[in-house]
Amino acid sequence: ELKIGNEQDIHTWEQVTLVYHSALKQINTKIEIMNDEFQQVHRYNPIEHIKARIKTSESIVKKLKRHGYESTIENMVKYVNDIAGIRVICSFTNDIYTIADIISNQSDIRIIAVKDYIMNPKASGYRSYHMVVTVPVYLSDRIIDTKVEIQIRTVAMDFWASLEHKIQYKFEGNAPTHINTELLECAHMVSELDARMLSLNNEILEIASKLENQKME
Ligand code: 0O2
Repeated sequence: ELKIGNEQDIHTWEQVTLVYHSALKQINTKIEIMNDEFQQVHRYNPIEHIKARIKTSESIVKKLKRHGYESTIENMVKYVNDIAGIRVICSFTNDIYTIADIISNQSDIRIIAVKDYIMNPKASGYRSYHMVVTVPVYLSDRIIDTKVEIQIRTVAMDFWASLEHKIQYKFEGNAPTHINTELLECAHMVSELDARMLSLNNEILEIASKLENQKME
C-alpha cells in the first residue's frame, strides 16, 4: 500500500525537481482536458495558451532570503508556493472565473490559497487571479501532495504584466516615478479594454444565439 507522504518527505534538489515537475504535468493535463472538452461541447476555447515553469534554484533562494529564511530544501517546500508555476492565458475576464471554478471542483485538488488581484488589483496596477493548490503525485512508495501556483489572466493582463515585470527587473524594483505612473495608467486602460471586449463578445454571442433560434423555428 502507498504511504501518504507530504512535502516534508522531500530532502534533495533532485526530489524537488521530480515531484514538482510531476505536479506541473498533472495540472497542465487537467487544463488541456478542460480546454478540449469546451471545444467539443461549446465550440469555444476558453484558453489562449498555457505556460508552465519550475522556478530556478537561484530564484527560490532569493525569495527565501527576501522572507528571511535559510536556504534549505525543507524551507523551499514549506515557504515557496510557486516552485511549480502555471500561467493560464484566456481571452475574457469571465473565462478566468470559469477556469478557476472547474479546477476548484476537481476532487483530487485542494485549494490552499486564492488571491484575486482582479477584484483587488495591486498598487502597481497588477491584475491576475492566483490560486495555490495541491495535487497528489504518485511515487513508487508514497503519494506526495504537491503545491502548484496557478495564475489565470487575460491576454491583455498578461501583456501588461510581462512589460511591467521586465521594467521592474531592469530597474531592480526602483523604476522612476513617471514610469510607474505611466504603467498604472496603462493598467487602467487594460482593465477598461477587458471590460469592453467582454461586453462586445457577449453582444456577439447573443446575436448568434438569436440567429440560431430563428433557424430552428
Ligand atoms: P516570477 O519571476 O514571476 O516568478 P511574494 O512573491 O512573496 O511577494 P506571494 O504571496 O508568494 O508573494 O505571491 P503573489 O503576490 O500571490 O504572487 C507572486 C507572483 O505573482 C510573482 O512571482 C509574479 O509572477 C506575479 N506578480 C505579483 N505581483 C506582480 C506585479 O506587481 N507585477 C508583475 N508583473 N507580476 C506580479 P515572483 O516570484 O515575484 O516572480
